[in-house]
Amino acid sequence: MPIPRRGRGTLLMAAVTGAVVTATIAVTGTANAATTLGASAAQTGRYFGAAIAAGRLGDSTYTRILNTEFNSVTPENEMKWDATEPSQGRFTYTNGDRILNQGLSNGSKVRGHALLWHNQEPGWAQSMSGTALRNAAINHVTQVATHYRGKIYAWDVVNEAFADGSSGGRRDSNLQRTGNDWIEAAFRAARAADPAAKLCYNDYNTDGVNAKSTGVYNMVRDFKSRGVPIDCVGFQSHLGTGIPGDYQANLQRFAALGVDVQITELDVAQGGNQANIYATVTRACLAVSRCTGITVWGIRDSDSWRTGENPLLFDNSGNKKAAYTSVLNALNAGGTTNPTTPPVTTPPVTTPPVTTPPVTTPPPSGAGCTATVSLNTWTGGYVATVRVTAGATALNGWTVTVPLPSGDVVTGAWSSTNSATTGNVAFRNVDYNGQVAAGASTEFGFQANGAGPSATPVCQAG
Ligand code: G2I
Repeated sequence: MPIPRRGRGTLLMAAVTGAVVTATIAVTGTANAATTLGASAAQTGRYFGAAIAAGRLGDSTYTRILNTEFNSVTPENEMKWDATEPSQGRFTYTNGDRILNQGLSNGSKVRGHALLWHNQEPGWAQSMSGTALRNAAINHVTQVATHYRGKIYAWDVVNEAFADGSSGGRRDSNLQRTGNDWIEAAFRAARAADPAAKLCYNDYNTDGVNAKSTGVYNMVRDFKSRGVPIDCVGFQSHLGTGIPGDYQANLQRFAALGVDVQITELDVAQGGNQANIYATVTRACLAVSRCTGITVWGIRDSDSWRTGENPLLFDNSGNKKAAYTSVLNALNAGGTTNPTTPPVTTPPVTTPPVTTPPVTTPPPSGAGCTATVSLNTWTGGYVATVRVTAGATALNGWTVTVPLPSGDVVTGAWSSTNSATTGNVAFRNVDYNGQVAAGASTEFGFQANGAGPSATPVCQAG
C-alpha cells in the first residue's frame, strides 16, 4: 500500500531531524501508547519507581532496566540512620549520594527513606534513651534533611511507628519512649531543614481499613488540625496472595484528609493472583487523584528482600513477567489525573531586628520556678533542652521565656508550645507536664537555627 501523502511528510521529517521526531511522538502518541512503566505513569502525572541498592549499580542488566523503566528511585538501605550516621555526629553520605545521583542523572524523582525508624538504628542510638536520644534523633533529621535539601521529592520522615494488631496505638521503641510527640518533632525538624520536600509517614499492614491504619489516620488528622507539617502517607503494600477489598477506599480516606498518598514498597508474593493484585493496586492509585505514584521494592526477583517469593515485576534474568504487563496495561488504561501539586514552600523568614526588653527576674526561690538550658549545637543551629524546676510550691502550669539573639529562629518544639519563633520566645507547658511537684523538674526542648540563647531563661509559674 502506498504511503499516504501526510505519512510521507512525517517520515521525511523523521529522516531529517531526530529531535523533532522524538517530540512529535511524545505529543501525538495516544495517551495509551507508552511502553515503559515510568512513561505510562507520567501520562496521568504520576511516577513509577523502584527501590534500588548502591551495591547493584554495577550490574548492567539492573541499570538498563532501572534507566529504561523507572522515573523514581528510593534507596533500599543507603539513607537509613545506621548508614548515614554510623557513629554519633559522624555522617556518611557516600552510598546515599550514589542513589541520589543515579536518580537525578536519569531525570527521576528521589524518595528519601527513612529519617527515623526503630529498626536499623545505629548501635550507638540503640543504647540511648530519653532526652539524649530525642536530641540525637532530631539532630539526625536536621543533618540528613539538610544534606539533601532541595533534591528529595518526598521523605519518609518516620517509618513504621504504629503497632500491629488491634490496639491502633504506637509501637513501643526507644524513640516512642522519649515521648509521644517524637513524630511531630521529627516532622517539624524535617520541614525546617528542607521546606521543598514532601514529608511522609510510612508504614506496612495499613493497606486496608483496619485498627493500625485507623491509628495512623487519626494521627494524620490530628497533625493537620494542629498545623504539624505532613504532606503524604506511604502505604508499603508488601502483599501476600490477597489484597484487602477496601484498598482503594483506604487510600481515598487518607487523601480526603488533605495529604498525598503513595504506594511506597510494593511487592506481591508470586502465586495465582500476582498479576491481578499488581493491577488492582495500580488501578486503585490511578483512581485516587492524590495518589502521586507507586514504588516497587526492588527490580528483579533476585534483588528482593523476600527471598524465594519472587514478588517483583522482572524475573531473575531481567525478563518482564506477567505482573509487569498487567501493571503496564493498567497504567495505560488511564485514570484520574494527578495534579502534581508542588510541595509547600515556606517563604524565607525575614527576621526583624529584635530589641530585647529588660527582663524582670522572678524571685529565685520560694514560689515560682527556675529554668536552665543546655545546648547541642552544630554550625548554624542547635537543639536546646530546657529543665524547669519548681520552687517551694508545686507548679500548676509554667511559662519559660528564652531570650534569643537576633537571627535565631525556632523551627520546632516538643513538650511545650511556643507563641513566637524569634526574640523573647515564651514556651508554655502542654497538658501532661504543667504540674510539677515542689522541688521537682520536667523538661522540654526546641530546635532552632542560629547561635543559641543570649541570656538565662526566665521561668514563671501559673
Ligand atoms: O523489610 C522490608 C522493608 C520494610 N519497610 C521498610 C524498608 O526499609 C524495609 O527494607 C528492608 C530492606 O529491603 C532490606 O535490605 O529493610 C531491611 C532491614 O530491616 C533490609 O535488610 C538489611 C539486612 O537485614 C542487613 O543484614 C543488611 O546488612 O539489609 C542490609 C543491607 O543489605
